[in-house]
Amino acid sequence: TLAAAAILSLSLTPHVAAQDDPSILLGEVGRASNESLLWGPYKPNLYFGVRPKIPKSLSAGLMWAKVDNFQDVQHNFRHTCEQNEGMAGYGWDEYDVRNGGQQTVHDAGNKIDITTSFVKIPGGKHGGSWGVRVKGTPREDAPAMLMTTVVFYATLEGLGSLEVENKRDELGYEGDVTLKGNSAGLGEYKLLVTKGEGRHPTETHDSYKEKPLDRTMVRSMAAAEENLWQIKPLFYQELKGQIEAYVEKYTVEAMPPPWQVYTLPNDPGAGNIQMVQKVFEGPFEFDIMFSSGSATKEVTSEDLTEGIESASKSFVEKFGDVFDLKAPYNGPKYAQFAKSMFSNLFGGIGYFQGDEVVDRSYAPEYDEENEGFWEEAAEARAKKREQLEGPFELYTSVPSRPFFPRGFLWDEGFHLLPIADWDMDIALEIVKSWFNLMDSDGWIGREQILGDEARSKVPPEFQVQYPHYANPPTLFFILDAFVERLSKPNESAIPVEGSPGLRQAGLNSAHTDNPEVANQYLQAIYPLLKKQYHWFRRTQSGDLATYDREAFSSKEAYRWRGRTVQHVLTSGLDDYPRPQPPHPGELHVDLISWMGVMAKSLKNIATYLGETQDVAEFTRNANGILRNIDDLHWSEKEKTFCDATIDEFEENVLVCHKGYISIFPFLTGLIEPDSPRLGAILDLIEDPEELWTDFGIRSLSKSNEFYGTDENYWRGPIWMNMNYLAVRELLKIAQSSSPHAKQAGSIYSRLRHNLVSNVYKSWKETGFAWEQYNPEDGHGQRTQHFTGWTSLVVKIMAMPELEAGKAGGDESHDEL
Ligand code: 6A9
Repeated sequence: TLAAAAILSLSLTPHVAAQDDPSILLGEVGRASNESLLWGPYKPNLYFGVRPKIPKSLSAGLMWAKVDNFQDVQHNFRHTCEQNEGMAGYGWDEYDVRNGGQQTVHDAGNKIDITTSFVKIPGGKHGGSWGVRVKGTPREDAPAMLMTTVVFYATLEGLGSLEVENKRDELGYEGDVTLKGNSAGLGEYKLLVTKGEGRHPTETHDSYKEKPLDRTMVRSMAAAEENLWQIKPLFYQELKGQIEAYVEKYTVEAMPPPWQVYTLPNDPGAGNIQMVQKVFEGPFEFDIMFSSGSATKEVTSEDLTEGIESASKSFVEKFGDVFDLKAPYNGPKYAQFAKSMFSNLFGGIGYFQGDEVVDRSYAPEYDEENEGFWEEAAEARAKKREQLEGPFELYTSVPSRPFFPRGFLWDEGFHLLPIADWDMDIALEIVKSWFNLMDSDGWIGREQILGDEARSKVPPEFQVQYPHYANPPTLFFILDAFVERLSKPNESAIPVEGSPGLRQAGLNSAHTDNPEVANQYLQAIYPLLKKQYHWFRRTQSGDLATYDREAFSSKEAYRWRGRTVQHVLTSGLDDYPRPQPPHPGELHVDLISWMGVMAKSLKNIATYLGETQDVAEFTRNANGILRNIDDLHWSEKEKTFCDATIDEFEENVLVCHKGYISIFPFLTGLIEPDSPRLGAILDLIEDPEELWTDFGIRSLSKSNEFYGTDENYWRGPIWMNMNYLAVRELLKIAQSSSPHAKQAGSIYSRLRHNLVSNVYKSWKETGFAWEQYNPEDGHGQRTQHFTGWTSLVVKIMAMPELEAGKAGGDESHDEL
């Protein structure tokens, strides 16, 4: 148990990158008008990390560990969210991006629950001030003498200063510690770290004379800007130096206790890193307050207390208004679950900036014109002609804080559905941020891995983005919801008492309540939407040459580029079975459906904006798509929609794999209530030998030959995003005069119930939301803490209960 041995094996190599330092001007205009969004826990990759939506600026975060022995520290120093750290759940119990909220990290490994209550305090000209109360509560199984060290740090990128205001004291600070500085976009500021409450380890060793642990230690450092995000290795590096000194000075027997060894001595000064370290025995609490110099007064702990209370009060009230949970989910049993699911989605919003890796070679192989194209394309990719582009910035939520802490295009449209219900302005801000990433051709990269910190979570072979790869255009969902809200303005004005001084909470939104603001937004984004649509039409078009052209009045036909034998990652349904072998004459039924979604949305937006010529164009295209979904993709034999391809006799054939893809036109809202296809689709959904399970609709039919095979990612498991679309469509049909209304209603009620009760059960048991759910027993699987589209369960809970549900509902998972 030598401290030195423990420490030497810590990872010490900061990952250094070749990143130049150009200044970023993107989005300056929008930035100024969005004061209450400037600050936030916008580093969702960290258990707690705050930064403003400014490219190079101040950041702050927390690290902690149990320090009652030498070994545990290596694995238990918490900073970035990780899977398999033995967490018994963590995340935001309540959170509103405008005001703040509360997060609890149930750190079973360190035997402590850490609560971070973060609130924004408006005032001044620089996005206001904020505070966070950090509270540690030993868990039930904690030893009586639980020793915890907590490090709060602040780092500064770009121009400005950051220093310790307190007069230097060799031994550390008995009271509060204040950091002060200034930076572009923030002006002057102060960061106060209070002494707080809690016991400290008592003196048991000589070394306490040089470093009494009842003080707060400040360590100031300077590091290269590109390494600032690697605060943990930098901290370890400092520790290592100290340990070597201890090892030289003391024998093994006389070594100071671990809580002493793992505390850095006080060494305050200027620097672009300030670490503030405390050691507690048992429970503790302290505050960190950021005060903008432009505000009339500095934030105090009393302000923080008040802010925490009022943020909680307004969250609870607003939650009730926005997500009016319907029976049987309107009781207290589900309230905490629903709030946590939504808050984790909302609290997962981050601000990312940096360069990204793109292959802009436009190699001819990427046109995929020949048979065997996937092999040629693989060879072209292997030539590694990628380069760094940017820097770019992106304001977005993330699918999963530990595993996928970055933006994913098609995930984001789903994430924004509940967010748009809560705060349309934020949803539109995020949509705008994504469209700002579009290149001059109309392409938006599928996965946004901006900067070294984001890249550190992705193996190199997955980092490259290709400008001929698409991903479903789900952001159109939000524009659709927006334009629909604009057509019913009265329903959106619910005034809610909120935190004083902040923009009124509730469903009010600058964009939906003010036609001028709405118009401005739509006028600005409309050309970008059209450009993206035309990019899809140009680059993802299908080849109808071998089809009997006479039969098709429309040329609407599409094919995802970038497929391999086993994967169509661009479709989002990675390993779902597709025609084999791949063929340049293939046509994909999910892609033509997405094109239908875009054409319909654009038609609605163009109508709102009075762009009559465009309305005609989009109407024509949308109609052509609807016709060809039927003409090119419906199998009379299989009674389902199918991909199409060219077989070895050069004949057109349909390739049918029943599952999400085969009902895609339905899921995307393109099947009308009176469609002759509807009966077969509903029968397929409802059949337990095909798609139906007690936990939701499975991705691939149980009777399919590929069900549950190989990677088994989208070959059976239940995904919430697709299930949400199904529930939404079923309700639409149930409430229509469709001849299938009754059947749809019955399926709707049972599916709604199965989904909610299963995700709830799994959350109760594990403390987490999951990426997907097992179709055999419903358990949550793959990525843990997948708080992205799984959060759609909240919207499902707020959907109406239909009468039929009572009769058909299975109450069996409801026992917990
Ligand atoms: C691989 C490994 C730490 C896969 O939720 C994001 C996406 C979805 O858009 C997609 O539909 N997920 C789904 O099929 C996760 C994709 C992760 C790719 C990154 C790198 C990371 O190792």
